[in-house]
Amino acid sequence: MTTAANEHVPADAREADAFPVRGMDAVVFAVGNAKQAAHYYSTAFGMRCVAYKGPETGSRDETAYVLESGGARFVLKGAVHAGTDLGRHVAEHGDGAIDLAIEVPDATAAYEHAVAQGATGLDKPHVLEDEHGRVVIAAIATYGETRHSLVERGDYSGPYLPGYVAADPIVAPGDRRFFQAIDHCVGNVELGRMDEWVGFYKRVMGFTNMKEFIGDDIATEYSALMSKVVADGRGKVKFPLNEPAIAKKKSQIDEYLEFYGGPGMQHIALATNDILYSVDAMRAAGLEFLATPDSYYEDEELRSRIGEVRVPIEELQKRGILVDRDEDGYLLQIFTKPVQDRPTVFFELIERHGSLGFGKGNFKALFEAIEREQERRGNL
Ligand code: TYF
Ligand code: FE
Repeated sequence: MTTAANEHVPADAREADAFPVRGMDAVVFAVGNAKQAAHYYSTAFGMRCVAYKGPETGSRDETAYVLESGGARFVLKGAVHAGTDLGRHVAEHGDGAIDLAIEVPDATAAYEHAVAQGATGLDKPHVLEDEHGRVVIAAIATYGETRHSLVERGDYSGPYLPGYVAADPIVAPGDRRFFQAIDHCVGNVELGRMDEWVGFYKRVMGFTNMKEFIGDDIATEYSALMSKVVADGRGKVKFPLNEPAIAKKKSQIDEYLEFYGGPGMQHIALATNDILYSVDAMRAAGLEFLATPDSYYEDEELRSRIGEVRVPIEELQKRGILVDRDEDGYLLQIFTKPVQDRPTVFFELIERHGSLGFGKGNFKALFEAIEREQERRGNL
């Protein structure tokens, strides 16, 4: 377990944790049309299709496209015929994440620890095998209908998992990635249940609270949500958790819960080392980002708070990129509008320079921007 005492132990020694994790394995989405979604993530997110399964490969019920960008992997699943649980999920929730899969060194030990700590087991550890080797996989339930698959890859060398075949890129790959990795995945849970889920990740996975949070003081003033962040001991997997707050305005979290039909994954932050390039490339491909008013950049308080950053503020302003600084460094971030018909899942781009935070100093400007969109949708 990651305890206070553990903070004095070198990171490598923490493999002795009860629930060691290697990092995010994949985010798996259930979508209405995986073939078209794979095209969208290839063009608008610059991702590369590397694997596939479908009726041609023996998967009679669903197709799945595996896309990668650096260390980030998305799996897009669609139903091939009526009457599947995948199809029901899409009908109920719209496109959304069904699995935040975590790579672990030992899936059996992880599963057994999780279940002993009260997690709901969804799939007992089982072996998947093909000519590329062997993977052990298990799954536990988290908020809503979301799961965490626990994936033990060992030295498996296939393009994704047994059952998948290597696939060609859908569009000619560009010469530069738009992003390199998954930074964090955020969950929205029901009113009053955030602390339960924080407790779940602490108990079941040995995660600890990161210092950044949105408490009820900030919530009632302008955010209409409360938020806490849990992470594994090495900060490879970071899961902020939001719940709605009763505030002056209808919470963006309530809007999500209403349209998603319950708790679920709200946003994925994608780590980039050149956010100007990422935003330009994604915007050129048709992605829509939240606007930031000029007043944000003209604020003297902001300019003195953030100090020197890698790029001129004017370049950030042109694109609506937000900036925040804390004692460890600074970060640049920007948020997309929702990426499907429902006002549910969206993405964040984040470029970190030392800061381990989530943009606390931007919460006011960000939540005002989200509320402007909520208002345009008639949901405020
Ligand atoms: O992940 C975070 O905490 C930041 C800020 O509904 C944030 O990206 C928090 C809640 C939210 C949208 C963004
Ligand atoms: Fe975020």
